[in-house]
Amino acid sequence: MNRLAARPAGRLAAAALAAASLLAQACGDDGGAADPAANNAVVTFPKTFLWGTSVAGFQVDPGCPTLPAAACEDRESDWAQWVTDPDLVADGTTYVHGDPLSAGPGFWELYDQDLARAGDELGANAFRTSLEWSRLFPDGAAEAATTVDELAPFADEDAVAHYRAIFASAKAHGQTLLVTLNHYTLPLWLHDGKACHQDLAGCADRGWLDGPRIVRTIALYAGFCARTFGDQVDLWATLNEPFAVVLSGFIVPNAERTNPPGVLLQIEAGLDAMTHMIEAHAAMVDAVRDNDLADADDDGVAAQVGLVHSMIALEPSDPSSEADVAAVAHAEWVVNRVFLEGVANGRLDPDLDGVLDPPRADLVGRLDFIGVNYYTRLPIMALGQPLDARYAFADFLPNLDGGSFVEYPQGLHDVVTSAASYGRPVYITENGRLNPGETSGDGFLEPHLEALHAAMDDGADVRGYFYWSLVDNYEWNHGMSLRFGLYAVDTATKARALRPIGARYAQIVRARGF
Ligand code: IFM
Repeated sequence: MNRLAARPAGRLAAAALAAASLLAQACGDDGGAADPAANNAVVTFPKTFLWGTSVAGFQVDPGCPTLPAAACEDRESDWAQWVTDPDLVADGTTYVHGDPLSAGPGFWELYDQDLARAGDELGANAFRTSLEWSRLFPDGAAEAATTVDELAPFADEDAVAHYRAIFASAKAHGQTLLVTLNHYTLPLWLHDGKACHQDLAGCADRGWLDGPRIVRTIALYAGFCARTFGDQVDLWATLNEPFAVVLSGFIVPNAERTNPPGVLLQIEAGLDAMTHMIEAHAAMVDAVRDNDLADADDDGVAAQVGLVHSMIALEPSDPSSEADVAAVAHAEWVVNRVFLEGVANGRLDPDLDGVLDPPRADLVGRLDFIGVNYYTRLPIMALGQPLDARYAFADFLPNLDGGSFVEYPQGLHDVVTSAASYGRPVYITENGRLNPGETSGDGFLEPHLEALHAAMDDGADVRGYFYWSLVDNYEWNHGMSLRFGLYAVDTATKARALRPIGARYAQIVRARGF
């Protein structure tokens, strides 16, 4: 081992010792009792419940301590361009922090240690991660393929082998996989976010705006992934938080979140993107069902395919304002429901007036579960008139004065109840605390899990909870300046340190309640 490699390893060993001591405090000398009754737990979850942690490829892969950047970082995505291009970093309307990708946690290299942390230290039995389309297919020549068979030779063999190793490690450390096929990032050959930021009408590679092109190519990519990793993965999510892509990409990019192309008030483009994402979801589900024929966990089901939706607890900015109260109903439709109507019931509301088109045969029946990401409540302000006269319900704005992460546990009950009304099983695919702190892990997990449990008592079929995130990760336009990890990451050495909230999560996971 070279000297550079030895330094992080030393820090890692020290961090492991610190983690062991925190875990010993959390779990007691026996390393953690698995029997809720023995722990006097009063809020308990089913034995089959998945207790997981969640990450996404773009956010955790880069930053390897010893691997060369070229082997570790994927530079071929629109997001890599968005956060590293000097013009975009300098452009005040992208709100890009400017951290280099090398500041990331380096999961691409450290995955086995991280998955040991998740499975063996925390006791998690599930892990959610994502595949990077641009890592598997960096070359735009892949677009010529018209079938999964034709696409396969274009795949990067090293990337395929590396993903298989990551998935095998998760399994070896006791974790079932839930894999997101598209967590925001698109290959540069399909989306030039810089050109589209500068000239949306004139850019050539328009990502979600090129409907037939992206629906066709993403379906083939999904089919390839299902065929290649289907013997390791049974739980698939097509897209992550599509509405965030629409809102922060085309309508209200802001300091809290931008997504490429980061253009303001392009509502028509945003709604086009939304329709194309619903079509893409359906085509991806078909492709996964056709190509994942291997039952990874011997439960008789080869593939379950869902969508991960960000849901927000909305409230009037001024509860005494009738206009704000009325605007919440519109916001509820636009932010939380309209996308689910598309993927769950195959019905679109292309002009955003609250009236759904009839179900489309090519969209219905393509949803096995709903993944809910929940973080915050959000005050809504009425505008008095639509932002664009053609779209009646676009007549509100979020009041972001309190930021995007206002903890509100009751909201988890409410959004889960809303998601469950679509008649599909629900997984909490993300829930977590911004900047969780190094001294106390109190006040977050128990109230959120209690609210989740209450939703289950009310009838919601909830199958699992994935904490966001396992380790601090590259938080999109914020780089490493916002932290979510159960484990803190030292950006220089890549050493991990268990946070108090991680120790508390381990205790709850091992007791299957509290
Ligand atoms: O980091 C993100 C994740 O990629 C999607 N859901 C919200 C998280 C926190 O902002």
